[in-house]
Amino acid sequence: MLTFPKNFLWGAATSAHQVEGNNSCCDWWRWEQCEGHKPSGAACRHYEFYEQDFDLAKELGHNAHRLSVEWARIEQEKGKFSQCDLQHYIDVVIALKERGIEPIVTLHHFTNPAWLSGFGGWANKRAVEYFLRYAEFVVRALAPHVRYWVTVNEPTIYMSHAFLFGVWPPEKKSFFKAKTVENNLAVAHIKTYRMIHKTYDKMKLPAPRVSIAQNMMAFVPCTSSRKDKFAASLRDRLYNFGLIDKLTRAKTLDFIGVNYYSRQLVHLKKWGVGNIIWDTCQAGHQPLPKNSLGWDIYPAGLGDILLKLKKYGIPVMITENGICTTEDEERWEYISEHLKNIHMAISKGVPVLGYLYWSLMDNFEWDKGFVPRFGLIDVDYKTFKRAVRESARKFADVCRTGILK
Ligand code: GCO
Repeated sequence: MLTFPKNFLWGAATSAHQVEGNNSCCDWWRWEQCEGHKPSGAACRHYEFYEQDFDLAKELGHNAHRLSVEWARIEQEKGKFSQCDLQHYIDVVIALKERGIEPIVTLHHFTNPAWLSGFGGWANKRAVEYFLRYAEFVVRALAPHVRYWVTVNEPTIYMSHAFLFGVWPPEKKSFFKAKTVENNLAVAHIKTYRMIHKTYDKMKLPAPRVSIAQNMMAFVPCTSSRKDKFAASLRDRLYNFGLIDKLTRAKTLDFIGVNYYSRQLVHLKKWGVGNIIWDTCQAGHQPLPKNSLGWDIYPAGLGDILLKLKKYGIPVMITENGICTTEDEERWEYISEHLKNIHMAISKGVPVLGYLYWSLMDNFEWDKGFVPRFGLIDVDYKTFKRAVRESARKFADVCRTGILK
């Protein structure tokens, strides 16, 4: 039996574009209409059904919920800010508070207003100022109800998929552009962090806690060869900790948001720059169970990452951790094994604030569409009926008691 800290945050995470529906003014929506791309359409119609969804979260013992505000709704046209759409998000965070659920609000979760792409999007440094202007409009309105902010979700994933691999909009494949985007997102976080604290200070509100949500992966060398061990260590340092180091040096992380899912088994075919960055074991060595997207399930990797984060001396929040599977028993196994590793890290002095499962409900998994099902709650995409899964009920026992049996 494992007991978690008293005020531990327990809940789930979502993002606007993946659950709300009809987010038609954003870059993803335009991209989705192109041949061969999967449309998000009505998604889960969470924009209308958020109160019922939060009733379910409350029933499931959640005391925290992570959501994102959709920039493309707030600023459909450049410089025109919608008070009506802002009011929707005020209503959303109030609905959470009324149910005793702490909102954790993300300001950027992969999507952008369509007009932003018009001048190169995040590859243009003007995106930073436009983002800051949008963020301030939102933060001022939500500040009285929100204590936790995530400025940017997975900056590294966004810049790599959208500007390096070219598999997400705007489908650029440029190392230079990707590095520019990475830097612009880091500057956007730093400026937004400072704006948020200044806003709360001016409004005489208790200081908020602000972070990013950093995707972190366990990089495991496939063999004990020098090249595998070197490449795994380099990727760990650059991919997992590079941005964390930069933002902690800038003193702009009140906690570290960690999105953890999986392991990468590192095996170099040969010494080479591309090999060091990309090569993974293709021979099926050290096989592990996988999720329905083929990602290795490796709970120990989360424990290892949490222990490495201890040196920063700031709290950590698991802002995403989840499994897409058609077997709900696997979902509970995944959750409980990762919770055991989190508890191990806590027992070794890592200050973990909370755990947010990805995701509250099945939703739009970006370029993979609606096939991968991550939800604690099943969604029927024809009737939009919700059905609570058994894993959600088992997780609810932990949320209510703080004890993992
Ligand atoms: C991410 C995003 C989520 C994904 C989830 C499953 O981390 O990529 O935050 O939007 O849906 O991680 O891939």
